[in-house]
Amino acid sequence: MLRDVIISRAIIESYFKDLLNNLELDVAIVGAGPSGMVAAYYLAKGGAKVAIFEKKLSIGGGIWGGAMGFNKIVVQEEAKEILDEFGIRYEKFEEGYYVADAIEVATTIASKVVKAGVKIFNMIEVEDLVVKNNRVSGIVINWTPVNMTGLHVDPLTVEAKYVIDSTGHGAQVTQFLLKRGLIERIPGEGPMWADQGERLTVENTREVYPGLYVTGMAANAVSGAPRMGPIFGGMFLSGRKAAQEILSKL
Ligand code: 48H
Ligand code: FE2
Repeated sequence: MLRDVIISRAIIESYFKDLLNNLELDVAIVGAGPSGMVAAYYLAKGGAKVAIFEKKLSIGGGIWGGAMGFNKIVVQEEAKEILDEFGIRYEKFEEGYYVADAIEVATTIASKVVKAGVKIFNMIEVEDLVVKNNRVSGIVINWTPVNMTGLHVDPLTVEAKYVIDSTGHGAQVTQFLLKRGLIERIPGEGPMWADQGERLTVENTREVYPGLYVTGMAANAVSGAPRMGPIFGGMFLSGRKAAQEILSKL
């Protein structure tokens, strides 16, 4: 006979074991979109202890909808090797343009990330940063429903040697530094220009404040570079670049 209470105990013990095990990290990644998940994958493959904190129930960020809900994404020549690394199938549309199924991209990347040893905590919102001696040294987390309902409930803290802001268009994590006057300005992304946007996403992937990296759309928002629409190579290359730079410093 199945005992309901054993089902409860299994979930609670297993979840809190994971949570306790991820309170001290090499890298805390905020946002389970394409750039954050790719960063997590390469960091874990490189031996770093890394977890992702995602405020929504679902991972994948902007992948699922492709463009306008047409669930395909485009990837350019420079990033095709990342699709190969993950084993994601694609069709060549024209020289230099590859098209992949958005659902296959999101599910395959997520599966590889988890199997590489990354714990993804969904439904947890990062609401602030830990900053000590002019260095970001952790994240402040709360249950998403607490913030959605506006309940006055204090958060918990996770310690990390590096934090990555992979929160997409809003650069939510870097905003916390702006609010505190620790950085001067977040100009926000510029209007659509795929070619420049893709190139600059990778260029703008950097440590914006000691201990804090930005990837993907957050990198362009922080540097005022163009958006690029439904082409995702820049997101993947940005995640990989952040991972490589952080691995070289750990
Ligand atoms: C926890 C949070 C918080 C928070 C947000 O938007 P994303 O998909 O991010 P990227 O930069 O990896 O990919 C961008 C891409 O999807 C895209 O939008 C493109 C290419 N646009 C081009 C264009 O022209 O529009 O994912 C960010 C994730 C989401 O899942 C959020 O829910 C999550 O971050 N998030 N998680 N705590 N405070 N804020
Ligand atoms: Fe977008």
